[in-house]
Amino acid sequence: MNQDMFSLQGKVALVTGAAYGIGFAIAEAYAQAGAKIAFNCRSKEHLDTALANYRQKGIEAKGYLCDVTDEAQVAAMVAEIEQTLGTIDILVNNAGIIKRIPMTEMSVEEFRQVVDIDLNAAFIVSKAVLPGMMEKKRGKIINVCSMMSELGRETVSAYAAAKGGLKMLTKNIASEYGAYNIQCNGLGPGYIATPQTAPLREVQPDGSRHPFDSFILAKTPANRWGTPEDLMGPALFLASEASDFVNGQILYVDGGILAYIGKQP
Ligand code: NAP
Ligand code: GCO
Repeated sequence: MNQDMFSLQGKVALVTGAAYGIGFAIAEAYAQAGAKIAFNCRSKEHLDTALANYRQKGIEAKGYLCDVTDEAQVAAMVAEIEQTLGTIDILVNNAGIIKRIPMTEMSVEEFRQVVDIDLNAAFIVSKAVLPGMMEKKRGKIINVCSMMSELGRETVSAYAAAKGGLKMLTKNIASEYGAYNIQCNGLGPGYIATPQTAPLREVQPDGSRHPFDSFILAKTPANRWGTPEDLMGPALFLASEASDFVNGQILYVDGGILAYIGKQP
């Protein structure tokens, strides 16, 4: 067995939306394994804070202001990364948003915005980095899916549609480009404590847990929310040689939610 199969030494990784949250933890894991890190976000404030936070961890990340839904911005970012760091070996399509609105009250524009960022952008960024991977005959694309790639719930119609589509885009990239020694897999986090889920964990005025918080604890065998750090090992596995024969799979990191009927109230 190759002892260095989890090493990313000499690799270039682009993690989209990695200013904080899950993306930041994935980028940190990759840097610890030896990769050179590039990331992007839309907000200058988030970018500057993130660069300082990476530096505090000894990571000299390259940060870009780039909206992943904008093909021209993505093309310029990828070209700049390839000129300064080299061909992108690892792409994590992590950038994403959610809008929690009952479907009958959601506007078409709101639905389209979620699908644009959570699904269409993965197509845009993957299309931009695939040529370099094809030339090198090697590459890793990891799409950050969700419980909502498998399950629905009230108010998240756009998000579930996008994440379900992202699961199938993952399988299709795996099918179409596997012959180039490119592996495309999904990472399916469960319920993770990040700014995205903060509204679901807000302490109630009477000091009690948010009802959804209690619901998730009852649905999770581990009886806890996940943390971005819980994703570091699985994300490293999918980015490393250790997963060279894993292709088109969704690796769920959910504490067992998908396997469990839930604790009796
Ligand atoms: P988050 O804390 O809200 O962070 C989202 C990141 O994406 C931010 O850096 C944000 O920065 C960036 N972003 C959003 N839209 C963008 C765009 N159009 N272009 C470029 N960057 C953009 O989210 P998270 O909880 O870390 O989630 C990260 C990914 O994991 C998402 O795809 C999410 O759907 C997925 N996920 C999350 C959970 C969970 O429980 N937290 C579970 C399963 C899957 P700017 O706002 O500055 O652009
Ligand atoms: C929600 C949550 C979920 C998580 C995640 C679960 O409102 O249900 O935001 O969608 O973000 O995607 O895996």
